[in-house]
Amino acid sequence: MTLYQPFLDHAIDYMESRLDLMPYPIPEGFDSKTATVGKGKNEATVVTTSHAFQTPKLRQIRAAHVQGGKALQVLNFVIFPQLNYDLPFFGADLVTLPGGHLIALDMQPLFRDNPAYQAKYTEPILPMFHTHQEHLTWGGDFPEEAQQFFSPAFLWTRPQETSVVETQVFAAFQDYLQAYLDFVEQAEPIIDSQELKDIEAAQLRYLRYRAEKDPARGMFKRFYGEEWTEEYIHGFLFDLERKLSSVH
Ligand code: DBV
Repeated sequence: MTLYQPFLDHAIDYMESRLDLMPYPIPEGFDSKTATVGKGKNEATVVTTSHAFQTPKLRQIRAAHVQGGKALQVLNFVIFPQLNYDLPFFGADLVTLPGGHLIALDMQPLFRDNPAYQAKYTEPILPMFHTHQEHLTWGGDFPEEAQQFFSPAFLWTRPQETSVVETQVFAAFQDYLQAYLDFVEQAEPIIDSQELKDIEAAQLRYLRYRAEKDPARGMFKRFYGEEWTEEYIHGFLFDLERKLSSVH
C-alpha cells in the first residue's frame, strides 16, 4: 500500500456506488509508465498509472497516480464536467515529495466572482470547509495567477505528519467527493446558448492554465522524457482542446 492508494480506491468505489461509471479511453502508452531513477543505493522505480471514467454528466474523471517510494507519492485527481453543465471541477492534488506533503482540494469554480454561482456551489460547502480547515492550516503562498481558479472553500495545506494525511486529509477528501456527487446528482443541463458559450470558455481557460502551468511537468520530464510528458499532459491529463478540435 502507498499513501494515496486508499484515496484512489475510495474514490472509485464511491463513484461506482453513486454514478453510472463508464470507462474513458486512456491513450496507448499512458496506462502505466515506469522509470528507474537514481544510482546505486538510491536507485528507485517510479511508476505512474492512469485511471479514467466518464458518465452522462461528467466528461472526464481522471487520476494520475505516481508511486516512487516513501518520499515520492502523488495523486492528481480531477473531474471535468460535460460542457452542458455549470458544475465546478473537482480538483485534488495530493503531493508527497522529499520536502513534505502538499495538499490542494477544491471544487474549482467556472465563474469565481459570480455571486449566484457562489451561492449555488460554494456557500453550501463552506461549513464543511471550515470543519476541515480547523485541522488543516492554510498552506501559505501559492501562485497568484492560480487564485482565480480556486473557490473560497479551497483546502490548501502542507501537513508535517503523514498521519494527518492518512486521517484528516482523507476525511476531507471523502467529504468533498460526497458533496461534489450531491451537486452532480442535482445538476440540470444548461440549454441557454449564451450560458453554454460561457461554460465552454471557462472550461478552456481553466484547462489551458493547468496544461501550461502543470507543476508536475518538470518531474515527469526528468522521469519519462519530454515527448512522453507533453503528450501525457495534452493528450490525457488536460485533453479538452484536443477533444474539441476533433469534433468541430
Ligand atoms: N499537479 C498536477 C498534476 C500533477 C501534479 C497533473 C500528476 O496538476 C503534481 C501530477 N503538484 C504536483 C507536483 C507538485 C505540485 C504542486 C509534483 C510539486 C511541484 C514541485 O514542488 O516541484 C495545486 N499543486 C502544486 C502547487 C499547487 C498545486 C498550488 C504548488 C505549485 C507552486 O508552488 O508553484 N491544483 C494545483 C494547481 C492548480 C490546481 C497549480 C491550478 C488551478 O488545481
